[in-house]
Amino acid sequence: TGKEKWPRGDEKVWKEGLRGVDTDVTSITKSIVNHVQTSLARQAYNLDDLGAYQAAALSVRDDLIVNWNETQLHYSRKEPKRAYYLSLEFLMGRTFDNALLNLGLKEQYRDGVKALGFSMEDLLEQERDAALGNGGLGRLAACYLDSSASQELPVWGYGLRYKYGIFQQLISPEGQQLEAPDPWLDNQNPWELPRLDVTYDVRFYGTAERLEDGRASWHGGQEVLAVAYDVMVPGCYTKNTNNLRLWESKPKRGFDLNSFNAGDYEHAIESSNSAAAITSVLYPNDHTTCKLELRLKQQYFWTAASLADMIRRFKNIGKPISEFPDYVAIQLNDTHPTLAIPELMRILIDDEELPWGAAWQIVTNTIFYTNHTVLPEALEKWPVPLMEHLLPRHMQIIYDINLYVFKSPISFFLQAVEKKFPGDRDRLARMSLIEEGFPKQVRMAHLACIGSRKVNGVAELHSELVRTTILKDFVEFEGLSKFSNVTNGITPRRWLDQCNPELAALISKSLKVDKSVWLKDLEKLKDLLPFVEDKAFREEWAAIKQRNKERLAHHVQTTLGLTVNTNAMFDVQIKRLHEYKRQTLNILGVIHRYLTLKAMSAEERKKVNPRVVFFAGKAAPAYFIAKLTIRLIVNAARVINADPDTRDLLTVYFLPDYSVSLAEVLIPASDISQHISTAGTEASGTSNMKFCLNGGLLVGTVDGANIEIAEAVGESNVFFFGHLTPAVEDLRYQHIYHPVPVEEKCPALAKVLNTVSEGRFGDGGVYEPLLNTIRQGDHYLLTDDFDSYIGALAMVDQAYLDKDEWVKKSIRTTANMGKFSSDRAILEYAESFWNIEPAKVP
Ligand code: GL9
Repeated sequence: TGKEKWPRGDEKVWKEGLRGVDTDVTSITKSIVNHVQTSLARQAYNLDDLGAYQAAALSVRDDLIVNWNETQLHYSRKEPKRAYYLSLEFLMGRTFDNALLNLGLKEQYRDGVKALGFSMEDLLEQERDAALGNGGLGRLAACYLDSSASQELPVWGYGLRYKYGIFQQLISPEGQQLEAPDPWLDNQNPWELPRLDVTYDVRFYGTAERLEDGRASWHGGQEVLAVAYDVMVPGCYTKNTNNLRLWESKPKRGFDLNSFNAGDYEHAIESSNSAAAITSVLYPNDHTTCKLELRLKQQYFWTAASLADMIRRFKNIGKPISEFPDYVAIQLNDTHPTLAIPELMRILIDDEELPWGAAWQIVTNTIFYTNHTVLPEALEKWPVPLMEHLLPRHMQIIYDINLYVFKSPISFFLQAVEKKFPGDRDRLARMSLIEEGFPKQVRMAHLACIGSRKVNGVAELHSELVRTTILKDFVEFEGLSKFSNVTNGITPRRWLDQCNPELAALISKSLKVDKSVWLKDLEKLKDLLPFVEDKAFREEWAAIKQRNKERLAHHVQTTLGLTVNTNAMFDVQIKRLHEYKRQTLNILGVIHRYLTLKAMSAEERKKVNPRVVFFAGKAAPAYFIAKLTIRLIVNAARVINADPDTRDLLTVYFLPDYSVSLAEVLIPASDISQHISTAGTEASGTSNMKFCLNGGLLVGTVDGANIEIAEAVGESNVFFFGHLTPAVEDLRYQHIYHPVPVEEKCPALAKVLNTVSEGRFGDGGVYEPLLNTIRQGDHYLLTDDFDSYIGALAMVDQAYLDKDEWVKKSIRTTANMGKFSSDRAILEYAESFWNIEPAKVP
């Protein structure tokens, strides 16, 4: 402003000392060599790839820090309204390549590294994934951070700094999944800034005593320290570099000195161990709630530290607390951070001394909730006794919300429900925040719903299911306008430019626009449509797909020692192992194909299209049926791949230890990918978008975002099959009350099941529990969808025969994927929910 006085010393000297972002190759090599010598204390003669990666990463980190500092300073000066994305998972993957591309420095670094005697490809492989998430929900959070920074929005993420990310998956010789820890921080992490001075105390247990005016005093119990680690999130071709703040737990006092002096070493370190345990490991569950105390501790530790940090930042701008919602929006990524609602109430009432109604007004204008699944087993519920023990004050507040207060001016939640629907006791019981039972449980989705300004699902169909099933009563009570949809998106930076550089280059060349333009305005891909009729373009398009298939084959060769037939169609299903995602349907379809091929004459086989089927994905360690599916895939693959009659036409691979980095190799190589959940079960899916953006076609059910993808790219470019959502309930009912044997309902499937039972792929008895889930109950409707699934795969074979037409479909698909950029999604959140605007760093 010119009014500010330079803090200290000579301003000129300071300014000269500032590191500019020097982007020429000489400055880059100088910086790398400097880091080798000083930061790593190593020298040229013994430097390996890991050391070279670390030095290069530290050099890039310097640039990120400069941008990050400027961004944070800019936000502090401008005081824009900010949004905070609270997510227990951020599945970031690797950072080095992404940072180089977003900074526009990839070529310079490639040259610099080469001049120092290293290859960029080798260095990129040195980085470990930051795998602080289970799957789609965590990866979505990472895409949203990338888009927020790229669209220059003042958004921070808040999460936990797990010492161990998602487990490493090993496959035993019998085909069993084994889990090993993921010590991802062992080699140091250049992408985070420890903020040892940014700390908060977080309390657990103790007692909550009610005082006058509805306030309470919460004291005693255990106090734990939250320490901030900041992860820099660079935007694409902008200085804006946002922040992801991850909390680490530490004991508040090193250890209990009294016990230590008394020689009771065990007891002395016990409390320090229990504090450190809070952020030690990511829970590997998906779609099942976990009732462990430590998980609840994680949730509270993270929401409490994050809220304290937001309040402190808000107070720095000197506005009255009533203006909090004008400066802060908080997005809850699923119900995991729902404790933010009672925690913010606690702060406003007990610390800020606001009356209840004013506090509730602030909370419900600040908080927004996204639901990510309607599967009943995934809806979080916490036992009341556990809540009372661990968070006594929050339990009081939850009871108060339930019984006394809803909306301002003060009316009463359950009383308000009673007033609107007189005498409807069932409705009260259904809607209450507390589920009766032994023990009673707190329904987190209900709390998240009534404590939020907006509630949204993640694809059109899913949002409709939220409105008509799990939150139906709330829609009837509060009105439709609070419940909306934001269809998920993916970042085209990582999921096209980074993972498929050749395709990105072809697009830029053909559209005659720099990638900095279309990567941030993905609807521009539409301009590819005229190239569908351009033969030379189609040939280039197909050649790139072929080279991506060879890159994947090379990866499989070097990591597993297996040779992949790159002349085959590549058919890919990669996602968490879960019954609802129906990997079982896929492997049974593969076995059906195998049996069909075996029954053919040599002549007939000559007409068949060769196919390579890839699977990858982790099963929750306690999910027995999902693990059996892996076992069946691995053992079926062993038999099928070894059969000389068929192995030129069909091979199957289970690639262990699925990760973001592995997805980056698999996705650009796929001809088709499978998204085959039982209709109504997959909220959105996001890998479906990644495959299509890279010109792969979909085989899928009419579910989640598949539907909107088909609308965008044209139904003729998608292979749909299976029953529709409205039929599912009836079909399930029939399986239970009017069961028909598989032999009658679907003979083709029965034959496959019997082949497995008879031991064609190793001891058949092992698979009985898996096969019985289909024979009895068949909750995921494999018997109902099998024939139409096989039919869809036959259509795929048919379509693939006409290679030229196939390439046209592929181009049309990519060209129409603009809607699925996470930039579009994050701008919808920014404009219609958060009411925040871009704040570009000059
Ligand atoms: C999920 C849904 O199942 C997906 O369909 C959806 O695309 C993502 C992101 O919105 O969220 N919900 C959920 O709990 N998971 C999802 O993937 N699970 C995991 O992340 C493991």
